[in-house]
Amino acid sequence: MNHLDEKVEPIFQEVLQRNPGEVEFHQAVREVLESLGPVLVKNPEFADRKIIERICEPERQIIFRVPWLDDNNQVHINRGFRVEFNSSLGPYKGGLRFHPSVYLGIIKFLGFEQIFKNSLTGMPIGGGKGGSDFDPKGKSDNEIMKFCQSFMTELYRHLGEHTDVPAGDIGVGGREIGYMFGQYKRITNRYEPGVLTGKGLDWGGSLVRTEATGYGATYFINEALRVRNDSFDGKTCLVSGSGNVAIYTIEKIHQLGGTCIACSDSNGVIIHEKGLDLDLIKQLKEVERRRISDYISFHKDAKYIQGGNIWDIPCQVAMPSATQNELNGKDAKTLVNNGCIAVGEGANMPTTPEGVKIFLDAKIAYGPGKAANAGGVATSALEMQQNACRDSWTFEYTEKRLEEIMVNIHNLCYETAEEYGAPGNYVLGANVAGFIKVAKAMVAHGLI
Ligand code: NDP
Ligand code: 2IT
Repeated sequence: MNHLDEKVEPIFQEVLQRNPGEVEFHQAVREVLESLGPVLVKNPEFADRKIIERICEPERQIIFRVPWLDDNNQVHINRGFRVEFNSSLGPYKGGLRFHPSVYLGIIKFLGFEQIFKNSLTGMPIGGGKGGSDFDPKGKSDNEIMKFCQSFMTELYRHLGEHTDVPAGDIGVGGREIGYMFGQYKRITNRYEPGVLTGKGLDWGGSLVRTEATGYGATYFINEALRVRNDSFDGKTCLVSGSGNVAIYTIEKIHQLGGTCIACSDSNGVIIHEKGLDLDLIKQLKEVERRRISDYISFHKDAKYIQGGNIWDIPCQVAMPSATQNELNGKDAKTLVNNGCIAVGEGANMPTTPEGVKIFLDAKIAYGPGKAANAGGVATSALEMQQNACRDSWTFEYTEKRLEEIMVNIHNLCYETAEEYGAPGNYVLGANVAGFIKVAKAMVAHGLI
C-alpha cells in the first residue's frame, strides 16, 4: 500500500474507527486519500473547511425492510439501502445493486466512488448508490416484480428528478427499472421519467444507455492507447463477466478491430480463440438469462473452464467488468508478465490495491473504474437531459456525445496527472480532478 500524507492519515484513521467492518469502503476511501496530500498543500482552504472529512461522511443513509411473497406464498425479508453521499454537483445519482453480497460497506464504497466519477463526467450529478441483498438468481419474473414493487414502496419517498435518481448496476437492468418505474408512477400518480435512468426506449429511456458503460470503457482505453501511438487494432483482449458491461465492452472492442477471446461469470471462464460470438452471448444472457457455460453447446471449438481464472490467459488488453476485487496482485503480475499493455476497469474497484500498484509500477495504460466506467452514468445524465426537455436523440448523436465525454475524461485525468508530477498515472489524475471540483463546490456552498 502507498503512503498517506501526514495531514490525511488521521482522517483515514477516523474513517476506520467510525465505519467498523466496512472493508470495501475503507479500501475505496484509502485509494482516493492516497492521492490528496498535494491537493491540500495547493488548496489550504480544503483542510481548513474539513472538506475530506465531510466527503467521507454520507449526507444521508437510508436502510429499510423489504418484505415480499414468493411464488409459493412464502414470506421473504431483504434489506434495502440508499446512501445519498454527496449532492454538491447535482442530485444524488448512481445505480442500484441486487446481489446477496450487498451490505452497507459495499453500498458505501460504490457511493463514495460515484461522487468522483460523476464529477469527472462534467455533468451536473451528485453521488449516491443503493441496492439490496436480494439474490435475483433463479427467481421467476413474477418474483422479481414483487420484490421491485416492495423495494420501491419505501424508496420512492426519497427520490425525485431534483433529489435522487437511481439506475441499474449488478442484478438490475431494464426489466427491474421497468417494474420500479411502474410502482413509482402508481404510488405517486405522476409520470416522472426523470426519476430513474436506464428506462425502456418507448417510455423515456435513452438510446445508447444500454451500451454506454462498455462502449465508454473501451473509448477510454482507446484514447489511452492513442496517446501511446497505439490502438485496439489486432489486439487480443479479455473481458471478465458476461453481464451488461462485459457484453458492450466486447462489442466495442470488436468494432475497433480487437479480438476478445474470453469472458466469464462467477462459475467459470469461456475461451474461444477465434473470437467470442457476441450474438450468441447476447441471446444466452440478455434474452434467455442462462449461464455462460451454455456457450460451448453452440461452439465445439470453444472451451469452458469451471472455476477458472480468466487473468491466466495471455492478452494485450484486459477489461475487468464483473465485480470488486476480482483481480489481485498475483493476477496483475501474470497479466504484465504475459505482455498486457492496457487495463480498463468496466467494473467498480475490480483491482485490489496490490494489483493497482503492480500496474502503476509497470507503467502500463491503467484506467481506474471511476474514470473508465463513467460512460454509463454520463449517458444516464444525457437521459435526464432528454427527459427534461421531452426529447429523444438519435443513436449516432448520443454515441458521439458519449465518445466526446470519454475523451474529455481521459484528457482531464491525463493532464491532471502531469500537473501533479505523475505522468501517465490515471489513478492520481482521476482522484485529484474528481475531488477538486466537488471540494470547490462544497466550499462555495458553506458549512452544510
Ligand atoms: P450484471 O449483473 O449485468 O453482470 C454482472 C456480471 O459480473 C455477471 O457476469 C456476474 O456473474 C459477474 N459477477 C457479479 N458478481 C460477481 C461476483 N461476486 N463474483 C464473480 N462474478 C460476479 O452487472 P453489470 O454488468 O451492470 O455490472 C458489472 C460491473 O460494472 C459492476 O462492478 C458494476 O458496479 C459496474 N458498473 C456498471 C455500470 C452499469 O451501467 N451497469 C456502470 C458502471 C459500472 P454471475 O451471473 O455468475 O453473478
Ligand atoms: O456504477 C455506476 O456508475 C452505475 N452503476 C451507473 C449509475 C447510473 O446512474 O447510471
